[in-house]
Amino acid sequence: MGQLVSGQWRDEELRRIGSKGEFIRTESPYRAWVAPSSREFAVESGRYHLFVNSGCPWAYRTLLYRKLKSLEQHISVSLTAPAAGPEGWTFGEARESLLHAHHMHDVYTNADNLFTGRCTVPVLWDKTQQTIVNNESSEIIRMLNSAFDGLPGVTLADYYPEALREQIDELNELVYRTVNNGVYRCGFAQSQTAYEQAYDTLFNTLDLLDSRLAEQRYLCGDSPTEADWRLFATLIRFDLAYYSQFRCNRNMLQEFTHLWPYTRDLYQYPGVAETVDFEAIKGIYFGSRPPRILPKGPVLDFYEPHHRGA
Ligand SMILES: N[C@@H](CCC(=O)N[C@@H](CS)C(=O)NCC(=O)O)C(=O)O
Repeated sequence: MGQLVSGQWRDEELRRIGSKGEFIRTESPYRAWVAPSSREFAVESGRYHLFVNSGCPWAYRTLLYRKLKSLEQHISVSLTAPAAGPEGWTFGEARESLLHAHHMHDVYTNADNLFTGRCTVPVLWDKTQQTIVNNESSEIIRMLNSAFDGLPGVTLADYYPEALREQIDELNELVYRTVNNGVYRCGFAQSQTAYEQAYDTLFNTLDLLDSRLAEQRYLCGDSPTEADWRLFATLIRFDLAYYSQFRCNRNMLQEFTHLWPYTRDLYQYPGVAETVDFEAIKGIYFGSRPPRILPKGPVLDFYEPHHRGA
């Protein structure tokens, strides 16, 4: 995908490959926080907006949290088309309704007309200051987890409880490196060695998590936490996309004894199924490049009983 250079779209791939052929992810540039104590980005209903592609696992995290926390009435959303075009993520000819943006790069130039860099989703947008607050999904979900809790109708569930933070941070580090980003390291590797290393570390972690989930319902005990939701965003895409498109094919998620019912358990958690758009998942991974043919299978039943507790 291309990028912006001094506010102009260039249809040239940015170099993201290391000397050993390994994929290197670019840092997100916008890192401010909405917080009750913030003067710059205060908590207000209707002030913030998300620009998201629901097929993307990173952007999906924010859609999932918006639902889990019942923030739909306070934070609005624009969805890009699942597949990228020659100018990156697009809202189509009809444009999205907040900024009348045609492409995601228009959102970035609305914030900074000389922006240089990748135009990634998700973006958390401030309607008051007409700028991007943050474009790093791990930070946006932390904000959604608690910053808006004082607004009416918000679900007060805490997916990053104080007592479990150390454990969650540790799991997040492992899961990000070897699973969330690990599937991309398999799919985007430019050498056999880099691919095989990514593949081995990915499946080593999945085996480890499978054993851990034999003992407990969720990664940190009896209730889902941020660590589970971040893992879920990758697992729900695994058999549909990563297994074939990214060559993560030692085995399918469906073949894991515990990870597969665990994924169904999370899918069946109140509200979650509504956030998963299987066509968008296929669209982003198979529709962005010619011949743009979406696979019909595999057939997966996420509603099959999981037998993992109430
Ligand atoms: N660190 C970012 C990564 C987001 C990301 O890579 N999003 C992809 C979509 S799955 C994207 O927009 N890619 C476009 C590009 O890299 O130019 C986050 O977690 O928010």
